[in-house]
Amino acid sequence: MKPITKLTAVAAGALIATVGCSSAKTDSGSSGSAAGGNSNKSIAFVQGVAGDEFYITMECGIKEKAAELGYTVTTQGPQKFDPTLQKPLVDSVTSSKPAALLIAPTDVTAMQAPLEQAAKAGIKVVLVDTTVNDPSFAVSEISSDNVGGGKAAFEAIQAQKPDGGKVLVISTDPGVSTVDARVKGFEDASKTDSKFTYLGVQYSHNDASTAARLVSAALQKDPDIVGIFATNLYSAEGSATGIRQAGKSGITVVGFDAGPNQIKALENDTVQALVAQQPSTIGMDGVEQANAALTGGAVEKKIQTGFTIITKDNLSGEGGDAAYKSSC
Ligand code: T6T
Repeated sequence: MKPITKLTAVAAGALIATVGCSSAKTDSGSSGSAAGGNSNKSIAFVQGVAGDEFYITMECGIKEKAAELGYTVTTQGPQKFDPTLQKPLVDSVTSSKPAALLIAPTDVTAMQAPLEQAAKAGIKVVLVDTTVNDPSFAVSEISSDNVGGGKAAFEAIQAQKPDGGKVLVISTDPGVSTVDARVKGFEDASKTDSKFTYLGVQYSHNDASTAARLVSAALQKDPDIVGIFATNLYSAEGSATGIRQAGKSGITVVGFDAGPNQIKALENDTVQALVAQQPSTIGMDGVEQANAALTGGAVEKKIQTGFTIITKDNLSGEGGDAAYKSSC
């Protein structure tokens, strides 16, 4: 099925149920009512990782839409972006039987069976952000145009380094659908311009200090790297630090995501462009799809959301508006 695209702005170039080590909190919808007379109005949101501004901003969207439609929301996230920590959270959600589960699965393979189990238990599963190998059990999948975002990241480097050179990608882990798609979009685009040499991808395990170490080491080996694409928030944070630690300047760094630290890095010129997603919209769409599935409404199997390229030039306008929140 062709994804429905909700691209609003693309301007390239230019937790109280605690399981394991995670936290959860419950928020009540304040008004409205879930249509269709379904008495179970609880939605569980399981983040990819706790404390990540991308998922915090998504949670804000989820809470806002849930309040409008009369649902309560329980949010939980593992302390690391790690399926061995996320699976027990999902198992516990499945036994608590919410009406719907909105989840960003941390691995395409490892989260398949636990999520199928949740769906088999009658919970409406909506995949928000990431997906799994076979998402057929899910009522809907909502994510950014990640391949397009990777391509846009390359184009941003290309615009700043028209003479070309070596480019490197810092990602999180293989098997995370979103970042894998970003890497692909970037790699494919870089190979269309023979002035650029694609040095491949290195994995930081979603840890900023590991990303910093990888970048420092890469710059020792290839001091003539002209551009780095960091595929998510922590990769971007670490890449900027790694460049600083290596005492280098003049490298174009493009990061996915737009948390407060990334915005600061843009202001300080350690990062030149950010690909900001629309996590709040993804969350709101997720609740709408869960509600449609629960009330017999029309469900969209796949929804694709857009992104905004933020640079210093648009930070005071649409760029700034696309920045993520640290709290709702
Ligand atoms: O980039 C987002 C998200 O889209 C990705 O799946 C994992 O990393 C983030 O949460 C940012 O840290």
